[in-house]
Amino acid sequence: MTAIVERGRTHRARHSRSAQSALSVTAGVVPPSVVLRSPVDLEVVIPAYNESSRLPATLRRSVEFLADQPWRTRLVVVDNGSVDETAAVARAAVCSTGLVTVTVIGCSRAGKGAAVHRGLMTSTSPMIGFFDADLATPVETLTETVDALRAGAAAVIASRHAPGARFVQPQPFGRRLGGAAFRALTRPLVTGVHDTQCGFKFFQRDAVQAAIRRCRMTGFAFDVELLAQIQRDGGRIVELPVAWTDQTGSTFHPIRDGLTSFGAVLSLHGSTR
Ligand SMILES: Nc1nc2c(ncn2[C@@H]2O[C@H](COP(=O)(O)OP(=O)(O)OP(=O)(O)O)[C@@H](O)[C@H]2O)c(=O)[nH]1
Ligand SMILES: [Mg+2]
Repeated sequence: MTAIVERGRTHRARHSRSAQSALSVTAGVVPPSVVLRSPVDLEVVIPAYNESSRLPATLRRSVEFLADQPWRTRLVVVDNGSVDETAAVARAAVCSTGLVTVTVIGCSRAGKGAAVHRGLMTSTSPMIGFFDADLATPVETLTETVDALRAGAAAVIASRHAPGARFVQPQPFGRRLGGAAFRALTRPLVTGVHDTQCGFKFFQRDAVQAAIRRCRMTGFAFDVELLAQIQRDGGRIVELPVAWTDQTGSTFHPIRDGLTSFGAVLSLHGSTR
């Protein structure tokens, strides 16, 4: 019985991800009916797809860290298309204690890019951004991030390839190879940035909301389009070298998501400037 249920889950997950692939290059904008959240100092979107295992520890650790910071923060889990207990574990973590709030929203379109897009467009906070549910980038990176945003950067992004970065636990060989090819392909699109794909990026709200309105990608490659649009508006991107730890349980499928991401970035060449 369990096996049948599990197979059913896997099947639905695959179905949902192929829908995501089909949508990855053509997204609409956030519908006008969305509910905007009240402002805090910093809003952190956490895109979550089948993250029932990794999300609880990430939320616990994040709340613990943020409770000691001088800023008011809201963590916004965006769950779209999960077929596991992500929604339930996220709802169980919903809280509002002192300086930290945790909330959960949905998103009608599939894909990580779509989830982040929705989270960013429904924010009214001055500093907004996202990090991945696996917490591969240490949450402590937020301290330097907030300093750099307050010093005027339009975007502050964690980097595994800027000078000074290191891998505590590297990705598997195939992912490293694919990543190197992807970086070569994205270099002409985002000037001076060593790593467009690290799942930790924060922005001035005005800069990112202006840029993301012009973005159409809903899949894993949305970061490239977003950073290119920020640069197009003259925004300064600061890269923070980080100690990055590969985590088990990746939702990224190297062939399916890899090919879709390459295709998406190829479509950007010549279209963003
Ligand atoms: N809401 C939402 N989140 C997604 C979707 N696909 C991936 N994510 C989230 O995006 C984040 C990054 O996914 P990971 O599985 O860590 O993949 P990755 O960081 O690109 O690759 P790794 O280097 O293998 O970790 C995680 O928080 C995922 O849950 C999606 O379709 N919807
Ligand atoms: Mg990850």
